[in-house]
Amino acid sequence: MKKIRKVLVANRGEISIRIMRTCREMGVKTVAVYSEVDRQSPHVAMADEAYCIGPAVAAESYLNIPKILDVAKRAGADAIHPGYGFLAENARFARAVLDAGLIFIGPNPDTISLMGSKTESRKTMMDAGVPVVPGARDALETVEDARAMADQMGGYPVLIKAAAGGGGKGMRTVRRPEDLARAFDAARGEAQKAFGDATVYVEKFIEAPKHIEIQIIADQHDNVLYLWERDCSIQRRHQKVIEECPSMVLTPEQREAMGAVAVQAARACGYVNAGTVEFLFDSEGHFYFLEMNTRLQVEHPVTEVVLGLDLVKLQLLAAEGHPLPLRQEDLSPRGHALECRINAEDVYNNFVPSTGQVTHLKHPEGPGVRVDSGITAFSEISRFYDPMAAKLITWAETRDEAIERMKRALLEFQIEGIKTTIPFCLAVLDHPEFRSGKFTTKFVEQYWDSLKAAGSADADLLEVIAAAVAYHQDQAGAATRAEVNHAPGRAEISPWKMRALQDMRRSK
Ligand code: MV4
Repeated sequence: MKKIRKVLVANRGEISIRIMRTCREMGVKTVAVYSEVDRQSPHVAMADEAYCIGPAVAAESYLNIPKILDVAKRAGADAIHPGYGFLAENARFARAVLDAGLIFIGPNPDTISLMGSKTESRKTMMDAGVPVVPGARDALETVEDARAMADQMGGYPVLIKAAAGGGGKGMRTVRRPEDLARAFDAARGEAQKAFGDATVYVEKFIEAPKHIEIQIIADQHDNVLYLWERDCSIQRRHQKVIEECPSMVLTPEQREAMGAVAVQAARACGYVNAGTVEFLFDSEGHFYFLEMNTRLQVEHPVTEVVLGLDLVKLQLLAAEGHPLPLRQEDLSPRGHALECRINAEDVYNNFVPSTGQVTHLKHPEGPGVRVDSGITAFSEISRFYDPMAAKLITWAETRDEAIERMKRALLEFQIEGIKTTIPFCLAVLDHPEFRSGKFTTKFVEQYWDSLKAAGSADADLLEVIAAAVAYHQDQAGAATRAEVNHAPGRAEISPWKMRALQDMRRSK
């Protein structure tokens, strides 16, 4: 057992701050690293010490392994937390951290490497009796192999996937045998370009699945727990936007079955620390292993809130070699949690990144609200990094209350100078299919165009009402202004009217 006294957080933004918060509570010192454009960033101010590791471009700073290890040595850190993204799932990095005599707060390098290959992880899971999507065990060399495999699987539709895959790149749906050859070539080409590896394999295509993932935590003493599920089906182009715990569609029996399979999957790859097992969940309630994420995930807070746990604390304890301080039967989930990702994106302009300076910022507060933010007033949102500025998490006893609380908190969120995904989230939260809980990964594709149009019409009406309210200095002015501020279609509101509404609020 080796006590961790000082952690270097090899990341930036909200996750870096999230990790340092727990370190401080545990009496562990923190070291931040930052790029030249992040000198003023809040994660730097949060740390006990901070070191510049290079230029803005991530390849030369947040992905610079020798530089990060050099800082760890200079600062006397005894452990490194990689957060998510950047080096979090880089097996060479994890190996280099161990070789430098430091603790890597995550699974071992062999596990990271194994789960990084979709074909290798599939094989491991098949051998362990974990249900995977029906399909090939091995990579396919030729289109004839692919055709034989598709026939053997009982026909079309099938999906060709990149072995090195992830993020939906190098994926091609094939609905008719005559389209196979073209799709096979296209998938290989895209996989080569994206991953430098053209290897592909084939699976049965699951129509309109849900994306349900199970959080697991494992210590170094063979204890593995499943920490319930997250429903992450609300995604746009493979980027999650709203996540929740628990999922509306799982029966207690299904949850237990998926949890047991997730534990089985973790054991099959010698897992230690926090991880996530992703499943496709079909319309008949069958679930299939998709991949395992060997990191702490963006959406981990919904699990923390419902289970009353601190996952970063559990990660540190496990990394120190402690047995997990709880058993499966000790878990006491309560209520419902939602997370909305507040991205600096223009949802009315195809979600293009909205860069620039934040000119006004006030986070929502109050009962059942948690904000994990990586920005402050006057932060510069740069084009160099992920557009996620903050995460808004709400909790309540029931899902409906958690949704109403989320709407309240989104309207309370004051952020000016950049455009955000707040209007998008508000529109989704009121959609009947979202309310039903039965939405699938097709949701955004299916409904966003109509939501967007309806939102714009609402915003026109709100604008007229708000202007009238402002004119009469009505008590309701501030609240109406908040609605206008984030109404789907906010982009249509003229700046001078926004200004008038703001002035009105401030003069009260
Ligand atoms: C699938 C699938 C349907 N059938 N595999 C997308 C990202 C990659 N990691 C796996 N993905 C999918 N694999 C089979 N056999 C549908 C998807 C998929 C998806 C999965 C999870 C969340 C969102 C998604 C959106 C589109 C497609």
